[in-house]
Amino acid sequence: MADTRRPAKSGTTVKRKGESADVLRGYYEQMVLVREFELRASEMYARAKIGGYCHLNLGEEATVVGLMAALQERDYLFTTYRDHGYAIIRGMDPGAVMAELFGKSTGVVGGRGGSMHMFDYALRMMGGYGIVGGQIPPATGAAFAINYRSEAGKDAEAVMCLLGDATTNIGAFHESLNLAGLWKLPIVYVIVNNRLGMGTPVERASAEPDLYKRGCAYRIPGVRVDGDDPIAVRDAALAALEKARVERQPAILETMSFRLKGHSVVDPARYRSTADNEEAQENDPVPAFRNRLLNDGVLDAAAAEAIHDAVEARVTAAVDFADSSPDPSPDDLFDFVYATPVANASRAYPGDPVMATS
Ligand SMILES: Cc1ncc(C[n+]2csc(CCOP(=O)(O)OP(=O)(O)O)c2C)c(N)n1
Ligand SMILES: [Mg+2]
Repeated sequence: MADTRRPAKSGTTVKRKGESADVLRGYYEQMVLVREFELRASEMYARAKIGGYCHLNLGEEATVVGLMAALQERDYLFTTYRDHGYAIIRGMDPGAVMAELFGKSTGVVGGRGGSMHMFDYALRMMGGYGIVGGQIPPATGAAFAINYRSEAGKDAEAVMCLLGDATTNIGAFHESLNLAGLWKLPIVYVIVNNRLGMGTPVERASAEPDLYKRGCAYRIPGVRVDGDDPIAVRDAALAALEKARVERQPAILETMSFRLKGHSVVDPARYRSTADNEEAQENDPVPAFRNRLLNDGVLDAAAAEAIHDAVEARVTAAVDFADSSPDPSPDDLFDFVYATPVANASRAYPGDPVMATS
């Protein structure tokens, strides 16, 4: 029988030995930051400040925060196009991420990438990939490079590669897992299971809907964890990363969460039933974690409100920064496109304003 449902919920309390109240409040603040940033991004898209594709992490906040808490600075992160939250919690300035969404020159990649291509090598945030599964081969290659250059051990580097549930059906996933299993690469493939690939439920797309089992052909073990619980996600990711570093054992980690809105900001998700939407809202990880902290006395209502207000001010500052930043110059249009510098074309096609530099 397919065990396609979520793992047991984590209960109403977070209290456990050794868990610091400051750390827990910090996780909550990060979750609120992702939530507020994404809501504002959606609003800015509706106001035509943002163009192109725009996929949000709404419903995925606990997964984002738990995964980023487990990742060390020395590790490499490869993500999908649903990357804003990961970029910010990995350490990118929210203003520079918002400016990237706005296509401004102050964006993390100078406004060249937009929503799907957040990248910062200094943070070992290796992108932001728009092609489904496009991140999996280069992430596997990065793990091969680590294996090739350095010894295994507790302080070794590792790779975390995120992918969506539907992406487990693309060829690159299987080709990459085969090599990772064969060559014992230090990589954790995190399947962020939001139960939908665009409008298609996992059960209608995958012959094995228990996605954590999909590495078995390559002897890659998998675990499934409640993606609405940042601590459960963090602990599962820590365990998988440790094995990757020390034993060069690749792993699958499947995080179960709900996509709270459409596939992208322009998708009204009319294919979802009322019951499905209600179930998603009932499992919203942000209020759930807040309530657990309130129950435990780690947070009180005033502190929760103060966190919310401070985050909102930060996001407003990010929007103001993006809005007041300059557009990129057409003179630099070809920078980074070719291996050798190429000046912008001196000739314009008739009526082409971008190419007309003189
Ligand atoms: C190779 C390729 N095929 C199709 C698409 C269009 N596409 C974008 S996202 C997506 C669904 C992916 O779903 P999933 O892996 O579950 O990730 P999620 O969007 O739910 O995070 C598809 C088919 C694409 N970008 N690239
Ligand atoms: Mg999905």
